[in-house]
Amino acid sequence: MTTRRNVPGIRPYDEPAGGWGALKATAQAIRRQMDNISAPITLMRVNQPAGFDCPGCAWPDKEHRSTFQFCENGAKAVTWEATTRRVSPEFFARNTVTSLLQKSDFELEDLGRLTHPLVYDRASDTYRAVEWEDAFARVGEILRGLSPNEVEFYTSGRASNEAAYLYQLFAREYGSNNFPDCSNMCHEATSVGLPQSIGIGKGTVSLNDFESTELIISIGHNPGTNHPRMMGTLHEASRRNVPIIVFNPLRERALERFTDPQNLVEMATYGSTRIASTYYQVAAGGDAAALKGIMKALLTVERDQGQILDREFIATHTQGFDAFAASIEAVPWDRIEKESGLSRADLEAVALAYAKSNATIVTYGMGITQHCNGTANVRLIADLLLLRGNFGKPGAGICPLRGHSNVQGNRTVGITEKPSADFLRLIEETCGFTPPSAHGHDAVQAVQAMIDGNAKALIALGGNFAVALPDAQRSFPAITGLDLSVHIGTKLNRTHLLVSKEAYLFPCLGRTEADVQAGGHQSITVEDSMSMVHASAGKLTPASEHLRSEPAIVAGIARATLPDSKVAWTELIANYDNVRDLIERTVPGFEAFNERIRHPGGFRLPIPPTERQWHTSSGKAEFSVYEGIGSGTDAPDDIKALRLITIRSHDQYNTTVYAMDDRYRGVFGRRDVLFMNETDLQEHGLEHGDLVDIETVTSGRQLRLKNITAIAYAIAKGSVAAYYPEANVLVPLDHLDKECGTPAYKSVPVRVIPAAR
Ligand SMILES: Nc1nc2c(c(=O)[nH]1)N[C@H]1C(S)=C(S)[C@@H](COP(=O)(O)OP(=O)(O)OC[C@H]3O[C@@H](n4cnc5c(=O)[nH]c(N)nc54)[C@H](O)[C@@H]3O)O[C@H]1N2
Ligand SMILES: Nc1nc2c(c(=O)[nH]1)N[C@H]1C(S)=C(S)[C@@H](COP(=O)(O)OP(=O)(O)OC[C@H]3O[C@@H](n4cnc5c(=O)[nH]c(N)nc54)[C@H](O)[C@@H]3O)O[C@H]1N2
Ligand SMILES: [Mo]
Repeated sequence: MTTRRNVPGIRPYDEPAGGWGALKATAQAIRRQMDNISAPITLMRVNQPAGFDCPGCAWPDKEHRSTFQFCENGAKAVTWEATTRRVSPEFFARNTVTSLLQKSDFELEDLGRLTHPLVYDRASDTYRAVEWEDAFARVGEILRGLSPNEVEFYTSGRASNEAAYLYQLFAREYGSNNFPDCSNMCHEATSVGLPQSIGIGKGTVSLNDFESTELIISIGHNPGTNHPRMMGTLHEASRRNVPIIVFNPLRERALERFTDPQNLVEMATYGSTRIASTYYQVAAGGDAAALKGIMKALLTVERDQGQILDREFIATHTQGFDAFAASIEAVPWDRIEKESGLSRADLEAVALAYAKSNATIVTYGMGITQHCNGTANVRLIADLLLLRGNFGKPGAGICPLRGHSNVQGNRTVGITEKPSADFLRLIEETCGFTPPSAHGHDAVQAVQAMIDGNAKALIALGGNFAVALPDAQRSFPAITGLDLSVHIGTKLNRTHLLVSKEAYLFPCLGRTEADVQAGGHQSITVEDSMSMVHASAGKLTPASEHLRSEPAIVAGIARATLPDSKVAWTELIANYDNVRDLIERTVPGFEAFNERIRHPGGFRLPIPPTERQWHTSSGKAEFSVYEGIGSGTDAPDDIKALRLITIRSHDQYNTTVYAMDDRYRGVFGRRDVLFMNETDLQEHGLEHGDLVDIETVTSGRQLRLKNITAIAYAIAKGSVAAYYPEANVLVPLDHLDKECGTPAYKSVPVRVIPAAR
């Protein structure tokens, strides 16, 4: 490699992931947000039987009763919420909303926890404190004046089952199925694709399966940062010599080498364990081609030698094999190589490893779902597993890595714009009102409705709606044009500052905090990535005496909006057992809900494919036929376009930026960088450290991100990467997977040009 010029804040990080570096980073995160006395006590209560569920990620815990599991990013999530900083009404009186909107989400959230319910005062352009009941009354009055279809009810996946259930109950009694949620930007491809393939939109593996698996194929996820507790599982598998084959355009340190901070010997000897046995730097959006290549190779060996496919499983349990096989065989190898950026020999080697394994798990994340063909990608993964009967046997299955800690639970309890007829019937029978049956809006459709003037209000149960979505150029003005916005949140963010004609900010309890209602101390429940439902009870004294719980805020809005409501809001809020009883009566799988969550570890919701039962229309698992191969996002030939991936740094939780480092990728104190392949830099006449502008290749509008520093990185040629949410301005609102509506955040055709200044 040529000697590179020095670029401020860019230096290679040679350590393994985890290890001492992670311990040091944890100590720093704690020092920034908390004092040294309360922090350890708080952290000890994470994921304990009588403690609270870690808001960091949705990876399960062994029986949820392990001794304190070290996790750097879990500690960041907890201390970020349990911070001692506060943002008070006095602060808001001194700072106009317009001035605050100049700040980044990092600076805004860093101000600390919200303490009082707030209303926007247009005359002074400030938020000021308001009484809860006055605020509810006004919100109710405005909502009563709107048609239900003009209101968008957003949910971010942090909300508990109880809060989310009450929220959908309120919105449905009010008359709307408009439930845009973070899942629409995340694992919607899983929710739409997997039911077609295996009859349920969830993963099929449990933690135990990782103990007996013979092969793990990891595609498009970055567990060292986003699912840190999964590193313990991968570490164990690697030490059992289980091959771990990784497909990722970027070299991610935690997928290469990891030191388990729980492992005393490894820590003491500065040792580490390899994670990936083979690392394939697939091109962004090249997974469909890679998967087709692997399956084409398998079909070829099967034809020549036989005994590769699980013929009995295919005959008994599946449908559509012949059409599927024909569609795979029809793709020529040169197209597979071109689109995937990988060689035929590499893909054949993966096929052989797969053919040798008697139990395979495929894990995947946003690198698979956030593409124009995300749903097709998910189905191709299911196809691969079906070929060798990798469902319903120990050590095998599909493992989507969910996002927010309760995003899966939110969907289970009814946060969906397309509710099933069965669910609506049960709600009607149990609750005594008729919920609407017409489908509502998903996240992108909600913004589109705002742009078109068809939506007049946004209610948000958590999240940072406008910043998480694509295309600020179009979404920001659409939100300020609404009649009403109501945000239930813990910390200030930019969406809160996009004030509509009237705007309210309702501060809520976080998961770490004690929730005391008329019936005493309450616990809530969440569902993890492996469909385990368990209880979580906060213990800390709330950040302010004026905070209310999410269920109580939802009930407050509901009572004020629907004076004749059929729902016993006061009773439900007094004791969340009552909410759980209602969930039990309206959502299948929650029999004896209250009893079963009192057992440490909770219980698992039914996953029919684990019993080889397929709730598809044919009653069998279905192979897919996907004609495409590329990511469907190619720019016209005359433009030297690259594919832009938008990614999370190590110091961030979605739009929440904890600090400015991305240690494992060697970026310190800054986020204004573009990761580029060395050859791409050269071909663009650029050098490591040059300032560039990134411009989306779209017809019509100009979407540009200016003055970004291009840096050389081990990333697949033709793919470039920049940080989310800064790069969201480059994603056009209609650049999405038409099957599931998820924005293609991981392959935006862009051109990179020297900065105009
Ligand atoms: N600390 C922390 N934890 C989190 C989050 C967080 O922001 N911070 N977010 C939570 C949420 S909501 C979610 S959804 C998950 C997200 O967890 P992940 O799914 O890990 O999400 P990302 O970091 O967006 O990207 C994943 C990886 O996909 C790779 N990739 C990009 N494009 C492609 C592609 O075309 N093909 C392949 N094979 N790989 C590709 C990227 O290089 C990156 O390593 O994590 C959850 N947990
Ligand atoms: N370019 C690009 N865009 C993306 C992605 C990407 O990879 N690339 N990923 C997408 C994905 S996977 C997701 S899930 C979305 C995330 O989208 P969101 O879920 O909308 O975003 P978050 O950043 O998680 O929301 C942060 C806010 O949540 C609030 N909050 C935190 N804790 C709580 C709580 O306990 N209760 C309540 N009520 N509020 C709380 C705080 O006010 C905080 O400011 O972004 C999507 N956007
Ligand atoms: Mo997500």
